[in-house]
Amino acid sequence: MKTELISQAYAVAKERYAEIGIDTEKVLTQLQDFHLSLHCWQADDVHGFEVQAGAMSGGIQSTGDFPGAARNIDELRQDILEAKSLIPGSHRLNLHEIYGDFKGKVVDRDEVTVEYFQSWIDWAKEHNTLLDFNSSSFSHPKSGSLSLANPDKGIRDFWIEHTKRCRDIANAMGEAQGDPCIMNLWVHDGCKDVSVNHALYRNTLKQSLDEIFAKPQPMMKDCIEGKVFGIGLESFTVGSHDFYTAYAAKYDKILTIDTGHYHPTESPADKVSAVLPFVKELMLHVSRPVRWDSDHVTIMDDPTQELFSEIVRAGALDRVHYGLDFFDGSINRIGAYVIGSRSAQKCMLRALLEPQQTISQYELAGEGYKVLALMEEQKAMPWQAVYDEFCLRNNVPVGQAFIAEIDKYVADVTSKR
Ligand code: RNT
Ligand code: ZN
Repeated sequence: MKTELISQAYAVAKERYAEIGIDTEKVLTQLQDFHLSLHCWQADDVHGFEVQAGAMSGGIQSTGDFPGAARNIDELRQDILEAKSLIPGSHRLNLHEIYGDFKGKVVDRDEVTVEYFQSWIDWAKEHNTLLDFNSSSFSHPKSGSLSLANPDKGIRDFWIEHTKRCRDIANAMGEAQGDPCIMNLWVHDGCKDVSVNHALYRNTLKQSLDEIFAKPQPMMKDCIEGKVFGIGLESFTVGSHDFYTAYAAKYDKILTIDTGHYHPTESPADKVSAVLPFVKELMLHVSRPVRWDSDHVTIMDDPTQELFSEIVRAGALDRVHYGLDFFDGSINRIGAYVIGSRSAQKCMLRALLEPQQTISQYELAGEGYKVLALMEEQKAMPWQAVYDEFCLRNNVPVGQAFIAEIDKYVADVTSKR
């Protein structure tokens, strides 16, 4: 599309929004300050670089076998840079422990050190990217159905050691980048069938967490993520939402809200105002569940829009970290990154463009139909012109023009893998 047309459309949008009291220039600045944490695991279907890597386990699954997945650290880095070049703004990179630079060495999870992430730290610095981190309890011979909640001390200690080491690594990343590294802790622990030891498992998980979090780590932040159930662990989840919400509130941890981790009619957006009075910060894992925690690519669906709108309405922009967590192996993976990231940004943009004050005043005055009317009007306001302008100012393709760029990347790079 012609630059001129985009600018003209933006000028009209700017006027339209000014009429309802929204300053689009201010919103563009806010959007520039909205940083996603790009999850490295969309590039290779959560495989990672362990020399000894086995099959995927831990209740999660990536389906599809689209050609061109990153096979090693260089390819993954190249793919991330390609994706970033098509997403406006500056974004963080979220690494899992299994993505270390192991250089052909078998490094077990309880042996990992920052040495295996030094090249990531250097790479991130070179590319002006801040890093986040995750411990990895899945896809390992000792994963089983219980890791940190395992009554077997040997296995439990193995995962405690792993997670402690991950916190050391995250802290070192935070120090190196001069900005706290956010480390997410999710373990799949649960039961496939009926069990009578729920209290034992939960008390064990609590003790393991206490031990893991005992060491002060000033340059990293801990977040903890619950879920409803994992595949093969349908009957009971040790780290349920109640468990982690209570833990985060009591011990001042960041709570992770993964949008795929709730019952299908439960609203992740509704958690925001419910937990923010009790926890300082939230981490998001923005994803898209289709019938289950299927981790489809994020789109501008109602649950995602509502989630971002609730954050803005709660005045909590600076209390939320915005991680992505989808992994679809059935489509072009760079395309997945770009669509998911841009859709998350568009939802945030629409949230920022909402004339919240006016709507709130109508609501408080009991003018119900005006609330509904304004909410409906927002859906057709020219927010797309504002997003196009954002892309233009950030020097990335506007609208569907990114498709041609990805086609080119496929021809030049991924089709040769
Ligand atoms: C699993 C959790 C977890 C993982 C990643 C790979 O259900 O959502 O966050 O998806 O850590
Ligand atoms: Zn998640």
